[in-house]
Amino acid sequence: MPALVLLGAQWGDEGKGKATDLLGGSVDYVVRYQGGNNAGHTVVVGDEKYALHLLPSGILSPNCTPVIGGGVVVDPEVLLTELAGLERRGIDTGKLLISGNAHLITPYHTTVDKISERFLGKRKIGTTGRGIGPTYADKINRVGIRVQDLFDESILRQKVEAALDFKNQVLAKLYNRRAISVDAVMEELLLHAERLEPYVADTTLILNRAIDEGRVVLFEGGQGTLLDVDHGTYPFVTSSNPTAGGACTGAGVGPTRIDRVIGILKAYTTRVGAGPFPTELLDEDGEALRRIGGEFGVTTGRDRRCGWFDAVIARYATRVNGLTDFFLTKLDVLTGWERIPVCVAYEIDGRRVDEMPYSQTDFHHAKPIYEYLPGWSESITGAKTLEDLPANARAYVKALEEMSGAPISAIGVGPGREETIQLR
Ligand code: 2SA
Ligand code: GDP
Ligand code: MG
Repeated sequence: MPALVLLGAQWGDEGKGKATDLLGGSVDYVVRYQGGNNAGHTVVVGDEKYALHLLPSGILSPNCTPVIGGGVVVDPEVLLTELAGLERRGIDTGKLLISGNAHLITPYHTTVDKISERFLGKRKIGTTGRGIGPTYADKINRVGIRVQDLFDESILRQKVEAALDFKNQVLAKLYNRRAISVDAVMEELLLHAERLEPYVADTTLILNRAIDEGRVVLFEGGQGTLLDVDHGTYPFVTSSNPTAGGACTGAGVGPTRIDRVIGILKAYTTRVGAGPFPTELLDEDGEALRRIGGEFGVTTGRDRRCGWFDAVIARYATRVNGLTDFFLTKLDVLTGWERIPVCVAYEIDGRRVDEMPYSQTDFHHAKPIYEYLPGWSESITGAKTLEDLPANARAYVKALEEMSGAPISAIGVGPGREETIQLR
């Protein structure tokens, strides 16, 4: 299984960090291909808990080379702080590779992110405020600054000038803000250049050669399918492609090289930030899921919105990602409910709709049609095999598998590395 993608099948926070870490021992490279430090991937190893934002979760596995691909946006300050934090905890970070094509998040991107959210008012996206959208906007507008630019001071100055020229006019005229100084941005970027240089490499060459040699390469998505800028609930999305195709563009490998695409699927649903969410619970069940599941943003600390499992979304994720299988996570969180509602289809303006509606207006009007599955009360955290699960929990897994359109190959029954039932 030389090349596999592991991605979020819902709105993120499905437990990708744990899943990546779980596979880390048998993987040679773990590659982030999109997003930036908006991500929050939690890995629990024994008594130690790690929250990774920009670094691939594979950094915790000693034999694995972590890679930041060209599709990622990198805040150098955050990266260096995250590296230093891991080194203080005894993690060897020396093998990290960063693509020279990755774009840099600078303080002005973060400022623009926060200001534009403020101006959007009640229409805001609920971004993480980490400068992600403005950095990708500059990339697409061809006024971005890339990691490789750090190593040529005269080129860097030209790029910073080009990036700031228009922004400073907008900031002054529309927002009545002071212009951002080219010299200050240059100074800040050059400060990081020397420390980043040892990590920078031609990552597409390295990864393609690794696949040629039969090494195992895991592409780790940030966020999730429904937050994809093309396939998600636009405009309430992030500004990159967490879906499987993003692994190809963001890491520089062709689709023919990918052998397996794993969707990480929570046994219920959560979402952070604004936007439609048909199965959202605004009652005590939602509160209970948040409390028992610990559903708080790993990056911003925000409360996550919680709701029941939505099979329409899972089927959509199977379709747009070409999923080969799912890892079902957080099944343990559902212990204790007498019956568990599962959304099997939507009612939209009086009609039953079984597939994700392509019209956003329809999706905003979608009301869940629920089937009720019997719950279980026994703790399942210690379960090691399918047979260790209560019959109703097994039936819940089976029903989700049938509705979602791809086999479930692992089940999470707790946050720890070992708290997983492997089915294949
Ligand atoms: P942005 O900052 O431009 O990417 O925000 C756009 C939308 O994408 C959502 N988004 C996320 N959703 C879930 N988890 C994310 N990572 C953190 C976590 C979130 C946190 O692991 O908990 O700490 O708040 C993540 N990153 C971006 C975001 O909420 C917007 O809806
Ligand atoms: P990611 O962004 O997809 O990596 O997910 P997050 O780390 O943001 O959120 C997932 C949370 O669920 C983390 O706190 C994980 O430690 C935790 N987690 C992952 N898998 C399981 C599981 O099977 N059961 C429980 N109870 N927690 C889990
Ligand atoms: Mg997360």
